[in-house]
Amino acid sequence: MMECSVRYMRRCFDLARLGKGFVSPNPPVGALLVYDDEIIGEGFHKSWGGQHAEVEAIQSVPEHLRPLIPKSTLYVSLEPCCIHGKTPPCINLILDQGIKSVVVSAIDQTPGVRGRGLSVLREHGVEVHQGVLEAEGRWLVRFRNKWATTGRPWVIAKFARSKDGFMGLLDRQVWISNALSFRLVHRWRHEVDAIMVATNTALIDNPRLTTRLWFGCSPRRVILDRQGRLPHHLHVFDGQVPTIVITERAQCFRTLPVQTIQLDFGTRFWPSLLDQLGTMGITSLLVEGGSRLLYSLVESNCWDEARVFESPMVLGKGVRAPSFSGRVVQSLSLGDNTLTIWHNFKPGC
Ligand code: AOF
Ligand code: ZN
Repeated sequence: MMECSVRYMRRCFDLARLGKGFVSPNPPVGALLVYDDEIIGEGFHKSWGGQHAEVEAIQSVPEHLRPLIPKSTLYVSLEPCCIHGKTPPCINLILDQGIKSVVVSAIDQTPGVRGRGLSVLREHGVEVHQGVLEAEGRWLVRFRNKWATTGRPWVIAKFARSKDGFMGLLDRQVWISNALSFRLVHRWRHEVDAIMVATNTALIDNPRLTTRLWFGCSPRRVILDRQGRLPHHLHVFDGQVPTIVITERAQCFRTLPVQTIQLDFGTRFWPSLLDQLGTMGITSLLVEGGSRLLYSLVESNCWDEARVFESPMVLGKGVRAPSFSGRVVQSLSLGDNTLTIWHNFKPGC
């Protein structure tokens, strides 16, 4: 039984992942209906405001199999919701359909849910089993659960480092990672709500920060320009994507199609910034550079995850990559690059 649960939950995760990048600020969720060890329905949350995974899974059951629904087990990667948001509570549908067995991976930390979805189901006689592949299930909804509990986005520090530990040169752009890594970064751009760079990166690299090498949407751009130094012809000010400028001199950006946030650049910089971005509905932030920004992020201990590419290139000099401690979540090869994903399980802000 346990072995089957794991297999079915893995399928829920695979389904859930198909929604990444389209559902924020909701989490990606996948669901299955299983009768007598056969999947009779499956679905996932496809877009924000759209139907939840459980609804999709139940609706997908073909007409001739519908009488089996009350005798089936519902597998869901996240606790079914019990609140009226954009859609009615999923627990009502589960009870209306007469489903008597539900298997869940992670808890939904949204206020008003947080285990109540499961307890209401239990009160109505449903057999609930929670915690299957829980670490993976939690990881899948980490953006939503952090935002729901702290009001702040999940922060991902991303950088590439050379074999000898440098992340770049001081004065010009240098490509450390390879083409596969570059494409993967575009996929990540599609999956996050916002992407951030500081003044020097915007100036030296003149990036667009859009999603071009992957399908899907571009994230909001967050540009740090304390003194309003950036020239207005840069790609990041082209108005193609909603853009937020963090500055002490908002007046410098009056004529541009951007939103400004006036912020104190003192010691509380990162917590205040994350609070502000959270109130704008940003649940995840990918910090792409430059080096000073990444150093200050690591020093503040406000990062949650680090994605580090390592290349065989030897730079010999330049800006040292920051060091940090965390738990390795994943490590994989991308051609001659290695990607390591770290989780900061003791964030300090
Ligand atoms: C589920 N199944 O597939 C998803 C859930 O009404 P909304 O769309 O605004 O949803 C708000 C709540 O639903 C919130 O608790 C969120 O975490 C959860 N998302 N829940 O049962 C799903 N995507
Ligand atoms: Zn729901």
